[in-house]
Amino acid sequence: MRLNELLGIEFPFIQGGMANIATAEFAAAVSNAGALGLIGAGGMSPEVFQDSIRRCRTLTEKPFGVNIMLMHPQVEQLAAIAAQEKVAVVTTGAGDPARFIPAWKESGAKVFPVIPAVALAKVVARAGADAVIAEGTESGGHVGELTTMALVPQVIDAVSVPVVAAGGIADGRQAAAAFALGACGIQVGTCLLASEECPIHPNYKQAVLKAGANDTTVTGRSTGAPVRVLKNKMAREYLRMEKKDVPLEEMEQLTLGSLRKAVFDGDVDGGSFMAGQVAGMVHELRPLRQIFEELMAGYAVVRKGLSE
Ligand code: TUI
Repeated sequence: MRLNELLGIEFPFIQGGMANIATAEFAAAVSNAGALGLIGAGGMSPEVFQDSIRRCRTLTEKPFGVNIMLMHPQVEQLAAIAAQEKVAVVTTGAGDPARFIPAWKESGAKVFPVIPAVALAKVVARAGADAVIAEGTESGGHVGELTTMALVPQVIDAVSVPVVAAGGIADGRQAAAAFALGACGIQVGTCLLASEECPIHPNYKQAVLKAGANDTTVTGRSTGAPVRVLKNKMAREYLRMEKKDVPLEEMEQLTLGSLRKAVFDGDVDGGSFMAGQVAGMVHELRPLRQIFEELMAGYAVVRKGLSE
């Protein structure tokens, strides 16, 4: 079954959880545009998270979900709020959500963990996940090792739940490839950064729009939290410090708040501009609705071409 049928939405697309970016307003805008919007709990206090869920309900009548970033220091509280508020869909990132799955399911939520590896897909499927989002290393933010092309079919072979493909998908050709691999739907993040509705600083949008194919890099490989960002002064400084084995605390000082500096201040030198490898093919600022329609239309063109 396609993801849109599974969730009762128009398009088979889910928005990425994007900490500090995916506000109630943005999630509602994505849902109103026909995909599944998510409130990203990363960077939110439990109070702000709860308010955001309630506000989102006033902004859309369509289904929406939340993303719980599992490295969040108050993850237990965030997880409890998601259950209390009876959100329709919970996605997770940056960890193993197995211990939270029973409570979420009891609340009626559909649970879609984002996983970067086959082993974790098996763990969460066994723990009761309704689907998994297999996210390749092309994506922005916290990444695993495998590419979407290698990961998605191996996850599909390993679990019996539906699989959503994520990482490296920004146009109809890539959407067609994801469906060809057997995915039931697609999660997009980077291409939504360049939407009119996305609430990031204009400098962040410009940085994505002008990025080329080789303009992302992965920081934090040596510290165990690899994060794909646009290359800038901050990223270069971080990579230099990693090579020199600078103490972790000093490196954390550097990254502390750097995503917020990118999102809210548009700090071109000091911000962490998380973005996927497809930033190099996102050249136009579009309304969300147009992004989703063009993904579907592009997919239809590719399908027709393949069947000729
Ligand atoms: O989570 C994401 N993407 C993210 S989270 C994020 S916020 C952040 N900021 C700085 C450092 C770290 C996070 C920005 N982007 N995608 C899903 C994802 N999950 N990617 C990788 C993982 C992952 C990694 C290791 C999931 C589980 C895991 O295993 C650890 C375990 O506990 O088994």
